[in-house]
Amino acid sequence: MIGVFDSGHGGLTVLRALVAAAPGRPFVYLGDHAAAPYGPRSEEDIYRLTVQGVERLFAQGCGLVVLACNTAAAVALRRMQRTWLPVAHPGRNVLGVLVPMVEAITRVPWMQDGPAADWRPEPRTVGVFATPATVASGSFPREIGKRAPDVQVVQQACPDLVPLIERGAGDAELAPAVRGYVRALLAQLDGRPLDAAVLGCTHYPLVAHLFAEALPPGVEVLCQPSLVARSLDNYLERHPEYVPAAGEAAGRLHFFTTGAAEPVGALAGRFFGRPTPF
Ligand code: DGN
Repeated sequence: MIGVFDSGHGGLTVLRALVAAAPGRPFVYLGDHAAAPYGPRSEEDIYRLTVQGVERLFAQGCGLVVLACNTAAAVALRRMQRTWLPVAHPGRNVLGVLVPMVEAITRVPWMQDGPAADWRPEPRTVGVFATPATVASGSFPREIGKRAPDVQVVQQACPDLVPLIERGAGDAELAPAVRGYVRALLAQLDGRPLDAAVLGCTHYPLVAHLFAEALPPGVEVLCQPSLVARSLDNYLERHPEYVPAAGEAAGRLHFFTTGAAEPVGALAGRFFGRPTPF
């Protein structure tokens, strides 16, 4: 089985795309709703909680876990891969959601449709919208800079968006907040055009249309769920040892939360696209 971990509901937007891309693949989802949101927490706290969550998924029999939370991935993933995994769980692995975004920005072949001649050129200037903890970690500029040093990255923390989305706020309430953030980011650019907007929080796919409306025409809006699905497929091709065995309850999805099942389940359907039993 493949584990999917998030601080709360956001990772369900990613799981939804993973299931759509490979309907027969078994997944276990764990949301740390009791400790959510991670966005305003300290680095040490986020690291400790993420390790705890991944431990639980490994204990359920997952050999591979996707951190479907930018905050957890940005703050904890590299440290886990360097210091904790090789010692505590050699032979298992944890992937994040930032690298798939970098793969999309750098136009790797498995992120593209159609012939190479039709691929969009690599963006020159990218705006990253994310939680305060993700922005403070500097992980997006760092990861993009490693593979695409010429791409200019500007970041905008959006502290209000996760609570607004979770409150179930509709477009009428969300649109001014989204527009305000987008304008603030554009203002930092002193008139230079933004080529792409990275939605660097797994909650934001629910408001991707508002970002698209608020941005000037032609700006590419990069949303993680489908990118993570493509990147995972590519990873599994290169690492068949993590492909779930045929006998492993094909198509089965399990949902767990560290919080109270009833309220979590009630909100989960908005993120997963259909009723979700926690
Ligand atoms: N969905 C989480 C992310 O991608 O960063 C943010 C939710 C939160 O814990 N604030």
